[in-house]
Amino acid sequence: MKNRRQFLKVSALGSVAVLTNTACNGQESADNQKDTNEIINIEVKKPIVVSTWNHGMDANKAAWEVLSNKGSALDAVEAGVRVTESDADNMSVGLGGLPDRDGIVTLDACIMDHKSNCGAVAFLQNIENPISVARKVMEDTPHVMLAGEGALMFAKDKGFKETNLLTDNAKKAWEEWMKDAEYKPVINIENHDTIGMLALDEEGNLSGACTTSGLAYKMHGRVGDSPIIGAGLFVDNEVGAACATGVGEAVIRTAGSAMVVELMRQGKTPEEACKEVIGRIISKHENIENIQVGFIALNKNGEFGCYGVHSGFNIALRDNENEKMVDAKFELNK
Ligand code: SD4
Repeated sequence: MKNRRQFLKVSALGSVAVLTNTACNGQESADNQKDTNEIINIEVKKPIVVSTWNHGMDANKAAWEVLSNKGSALDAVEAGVRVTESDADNMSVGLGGLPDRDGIVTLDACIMDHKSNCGAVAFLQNIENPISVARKVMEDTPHVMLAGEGALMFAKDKGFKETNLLTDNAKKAWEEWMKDAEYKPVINIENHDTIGMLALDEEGNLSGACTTSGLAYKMHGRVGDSPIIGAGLFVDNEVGAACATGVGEAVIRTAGSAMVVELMRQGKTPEEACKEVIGRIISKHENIENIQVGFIALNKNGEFGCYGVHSGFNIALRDNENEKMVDAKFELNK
């Protein structure tokens, strides 16, 4: 349904903060209480899906299939990022991903729903769709994250088949890299990296997914931000959702995605929230010229925003009116 006008009961967090500050003043408290419960007319744009980089266009198509048939945001994000994971031509996610410096493809992924359920796998090998294993961790175990051999054993137990993820192209690229074996993670050059996806469904629920083969030629055993709830992805159904792409270490250091959601809770727009955390990343890294990070945020009203450290980050958008790429604003022009 197009742009339905919704009457939302908004517990605007700005008002809540004022309420707290003035709790000792009875009259002001009562006034603010009234504000907090005010019914306001907000146009909610749903369903909507946003995802990182150009590969997000194809991934969004699969997600839109689910969303436009009134499916859940959770099913949509899983279906969406599976497309990228299974694309052998994409050298940064799932099958065909560039290996670590020992020539081994290791995958990280996580998923989170509107009830704050979440699941993740890290350092997983030989499984084409880690996002679906992450969902199984969420749904079939009391845990949030499984890693390495244990994650693989769990996946096989759940019926996932082992596959050789190192394609000829990725192997060739690795062999080329091995000639100098210079450890210099490359981000943002070829404009296709981790896929992070956020969706708001017809019911008004948010979910997100994030999946990657991580930094090319990373140290064996290295895990980035992408499978870490709060870093590569965070969803709070009361407020919004955020996901990250880029140098995972910088995202983990700043609790990136959780921070973006918290800033939206405090009243920032999705773009303002992303921009603020990008600013923190810049101020905390002396070698920022070598670090690209991009965030996407989506709030409960279906408003989205994105921001990058450097130019070049873009996101794919699909809603009832649009199917397009959007260039993110950025702080530093490389
Ligand atoms: C990582 N954040 O493993 C991932 C890599 C990435 O865009 O997103 N590249 O650090």
